[in-house]
Amino acid sequence: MQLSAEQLARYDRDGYLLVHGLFAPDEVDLLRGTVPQLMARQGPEVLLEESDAASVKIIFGAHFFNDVYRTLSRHPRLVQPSEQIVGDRVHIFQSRLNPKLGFTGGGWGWHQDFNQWWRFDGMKRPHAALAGIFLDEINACNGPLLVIPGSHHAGHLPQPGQMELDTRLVEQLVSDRGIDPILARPGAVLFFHSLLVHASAPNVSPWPRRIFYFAYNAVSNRDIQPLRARHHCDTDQTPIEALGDDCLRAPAGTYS
Ligand SMILES: O=C(O)CCC(=O)C(=O)O
Repeated sequence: MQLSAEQLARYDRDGYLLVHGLFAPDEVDLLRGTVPQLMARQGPEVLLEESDAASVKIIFGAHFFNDVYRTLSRHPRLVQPSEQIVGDRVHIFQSRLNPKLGFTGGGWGWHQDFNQWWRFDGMKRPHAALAGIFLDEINACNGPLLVIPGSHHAGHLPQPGQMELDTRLVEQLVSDRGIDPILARPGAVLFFHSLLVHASAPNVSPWPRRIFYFAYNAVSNRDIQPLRARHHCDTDQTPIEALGDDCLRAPAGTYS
């Protein structure tokens, strides 16, 4: 699937592009039906909520240990737009499920994803695009992603000692550019720049707000020091070969 010139221009202007209905209801059912297997994972890939050690905050690297999410990682509707966005072939630098469960899902302070990769992984250039696949309806009540449109134009705002940006900086960015809440139905995909400033509030509703993220890095963006485990920072920069458009629906074994 190719993004149009108009979609690419909007991405360049805003630092994000929301594509509604990129995955059909039956494909979303498959992805949602597999979430319990991911949630049952135990090990270093799983981080728990600070306020509730019984709730999962994030699960890294499902494409390494789950067949459905491995297939999703190579889906042409994700890989081809990401290649267009970064202007290169891509590899998966990181994947993560943020389940943000009802009542217990915690918030995220304002940050740029690239800052974490710069701090921990020595990534020098923000030549990666993120794709967030919405598994649930995301509304005003269940802690939607909040983004500052166009904030990627501010460049990297280095925070060497922490993830979150200084609130005075956020205030300035918001007074210039505002805040967009990203609301959509299941099956939508949010493509966004690794310098886009974003955050989200805790989920105080009963409804889960599950988003699965892939970070697709340009294969030419090689200047990375793999200090963290592979599920945080994968330096295998073999370009992804996209599968067929029917890959999620195809019988097991159709694609290797
Ligand atoms: O899913 C969210 O609400 C924000 C997640 C986020 O910013 C992150 O995982 O870096």
